[in-house]
Amino acid sequence: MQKTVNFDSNQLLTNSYHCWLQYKRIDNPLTYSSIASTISFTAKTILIDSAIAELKYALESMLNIVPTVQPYPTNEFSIVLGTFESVNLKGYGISPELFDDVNEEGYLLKTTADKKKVLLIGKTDKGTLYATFHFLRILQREESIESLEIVEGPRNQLRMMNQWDNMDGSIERGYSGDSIFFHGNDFSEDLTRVRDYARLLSSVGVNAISINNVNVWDVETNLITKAFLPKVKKVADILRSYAITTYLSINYASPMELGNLSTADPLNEKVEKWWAEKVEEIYNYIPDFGGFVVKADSEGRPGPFTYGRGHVEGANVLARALQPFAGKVIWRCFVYNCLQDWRDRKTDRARAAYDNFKPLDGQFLENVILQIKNGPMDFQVREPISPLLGALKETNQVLEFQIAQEYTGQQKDVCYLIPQWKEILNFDTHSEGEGSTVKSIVDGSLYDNKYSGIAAVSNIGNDVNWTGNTLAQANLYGFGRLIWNPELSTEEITDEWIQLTFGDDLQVVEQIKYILLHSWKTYENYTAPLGIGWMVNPDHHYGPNVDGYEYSKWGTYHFADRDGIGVNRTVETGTGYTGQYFGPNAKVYNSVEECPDELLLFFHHVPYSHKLHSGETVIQHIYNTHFQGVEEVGKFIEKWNGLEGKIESWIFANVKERLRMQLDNAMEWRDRINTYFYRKSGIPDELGRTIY
Ligand code: GCV
Repeated sequence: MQKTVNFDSNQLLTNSYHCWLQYKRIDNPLTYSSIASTISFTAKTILIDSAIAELKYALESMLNIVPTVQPYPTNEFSIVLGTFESVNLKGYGISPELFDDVNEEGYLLKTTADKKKVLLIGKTDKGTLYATFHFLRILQREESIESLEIVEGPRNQLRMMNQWDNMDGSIERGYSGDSIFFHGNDFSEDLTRVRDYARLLSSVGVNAISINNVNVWDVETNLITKAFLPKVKKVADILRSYAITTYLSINYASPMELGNLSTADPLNEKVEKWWAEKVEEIYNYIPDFGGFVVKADSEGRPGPFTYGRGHVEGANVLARALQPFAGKVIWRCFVYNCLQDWRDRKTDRARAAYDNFKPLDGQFLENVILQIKNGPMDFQVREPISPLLGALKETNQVLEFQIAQEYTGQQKDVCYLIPQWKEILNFDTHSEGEGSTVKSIVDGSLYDNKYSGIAAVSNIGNDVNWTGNTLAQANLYGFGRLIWNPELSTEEITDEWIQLTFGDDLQVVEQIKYILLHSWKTYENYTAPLGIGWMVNPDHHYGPNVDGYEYSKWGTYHFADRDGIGVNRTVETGTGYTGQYFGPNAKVYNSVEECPDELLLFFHHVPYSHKLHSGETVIQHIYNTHFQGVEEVGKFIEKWNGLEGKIESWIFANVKERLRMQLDNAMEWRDRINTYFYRKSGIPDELGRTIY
């Protein structure tokens, strides 16, 4: 088991606690020192207070300057913080129209003509805070501030973090220590880390968070009672000061468990009344409470099915209760039969989200948002895009990613997920013809949804560096930056993160970039091949176990026998899943000739001798990629070791140790997979390498 680093004893040993907000001393502080000598503000709000505090702290740390803070801009040099309403735009020669295309979270970051001021003007104070973090990125990367004129706003409306934290302090699928929110079936007494987490999230634009696990157990059911609401309020107050709205995951059976009702039937009047009163009580504590995240009728959690009702009735009763307060119901679509009979070849878990929710399109109330995992299965290293994305045309929806690396190396192995997420966001669903990309669906523009956005399962815990492997911080940073602006390239995001975290030494930047940019493919190479997924140890999901989920009730199979491998999901002879996609995608996936190599075994059962587009046979591809994956990890180790002395020693040792574990894991995968398929198929490796 990985040893958890204790925060208290190690915080002084490493900068990795501060992630990308280290505010390292910069080489040429003089370039910025006049402007940074004064901070003036034209409006005073909680968010602007946070922005000022961040600026002061950062300027002192980067420039060794303690700026004067004053409530009005003078003619002198200064950084001016304000809002569209409060800044004298005309006085600075700024056309108000510049703000036309950004929403309330957008901003203008501008150097004045006389070069004496940098203006950080938010459309509202949320924008001012985001502009401040943007400005600090510019300073930390030592870019010119001579003639800034940047107008920006987030492309996605809801940018949300889902904590899977339990109140006993454990985190479901957590790989970096315990919860920063909870401890011993209560809230943590010291909420310093919650504030620092809020700063990290806000600095990359995250604006909402659900603080407890979607699996809501006994103690957590009580989060919406007076036993805990005062403490939820305390946390919400902290998060609010960084423009982050608090949500809670709820137990669908709450009316019975908390209200002593005999049912939680959503159409029962008493249940309706109970939820209405409960919601009112919550808003008495937290007037801007976001709403509920709900995992219902999924993996054994209660839901409306027990009462013969469906998702629409189930979600709408909550929506009616939340509606007077502008609260939202985020209803997860991760609903499938986890008690399937493995002998039944027709039931296909991949079909489940679409089969459950597509028929309900248009029936949810306006404040219900469906949350859809990026793939039809469960955050595998490679799966196709969920066909539900594009199929729902009259329903608010958010996409769900998993930053926590449940199936991608659990923050021992490095697996940088930005390239995967970019591929998903750029995927063309063809739901309205060519150009119906996932990003245009989840940003609400394609179907003109009232609410939309992207959520992700968080990867942080109370390890000193938050994420176990320090390189996993890049996934948290990248998630925020990418969903703020899905047009940012992977390279841009990666450069930013590396420079903010490690500085701009060319060798450091290049080597770390190499590791990050190759890591997803490498992880895919040494684990489950060609889109098949799931060859992991059941339950904890780390390490290889080819038949771990074969012949099981969870419904995820590879069907490997002596002749071939893969799941036939075609319309004609398989489960029919390919038919859930739109025109060109349905055709390509349904055709064994056209299906892209990387997903071939997700959609088709083929002989080991089947030739891929790459020219390799399936079996040779399996051997080659598994040998290659291990070699790549070897290269990562070389590259990392080359940075010794250039990286803070704690971080150097942390990543070095993780890479060692990754190499062990990769070798285990290589040998198990190659041996399994060699023994099944009897086909030797063309290159005669060692297979056991
Ligand atoms: C929170 C997968 C994970 C579960 C998780 C579930 C979900 O099945 O293994 O730990 O539960 O997804 O997303 O609800």
